[in-house]
Amino acid sequence: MLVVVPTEFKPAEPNSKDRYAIVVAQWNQLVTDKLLDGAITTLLGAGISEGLINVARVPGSWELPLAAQQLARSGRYAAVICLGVVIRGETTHDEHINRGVSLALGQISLECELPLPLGLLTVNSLEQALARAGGDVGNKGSECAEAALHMVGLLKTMPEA
Ligand code: RBF
Repeated sequence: MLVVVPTEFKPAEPNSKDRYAIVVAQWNQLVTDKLLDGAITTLLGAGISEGLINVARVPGSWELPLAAQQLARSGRYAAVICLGVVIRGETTHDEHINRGVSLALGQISLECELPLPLGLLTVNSLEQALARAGGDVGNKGSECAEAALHMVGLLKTMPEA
């Protein structure tokens, strides 16, 4: 049994005035639309009003970081949720896109001190992607929105630099 109870930072409740941005890739739109739907539904369910959610569509996942960076730097958003689906093909393009995009988004998140939940599905098939976009394996867009809400609330309760 613990003798000393440590202080735990508990995420603050979502502030209904915070704005959220979602950047979504149009490649594999059949799937990314479902991720987008999951993310929006979760934000609305947490009390974030429609007018405070902005969506930017980019051509493919490779374009996610640039759009996310501009939105993050604007200072208008509590979090920028990034959604894309990269399906493995016959070449190694998927590895380049996945690595480049995930590293860049991580960098932007730290530089801008903003949560940028990574909703990049890196899958072997359309079937695997659909399973993660409202199918058997949940909806990763919705999970990203939950991560955004959690991190925004948590950062508010922790000391700043
Ligand atoms: N974008 C995606 O979001 N998902 C993909 O699976 C995907 N596959 C691509 C495969 C190849 C060979 C190329 C050249 C691009 C692919 N893209 C994909 C598009 C990429 O993210 C970007 O939009 C384009 O390369 C234009 O910069």
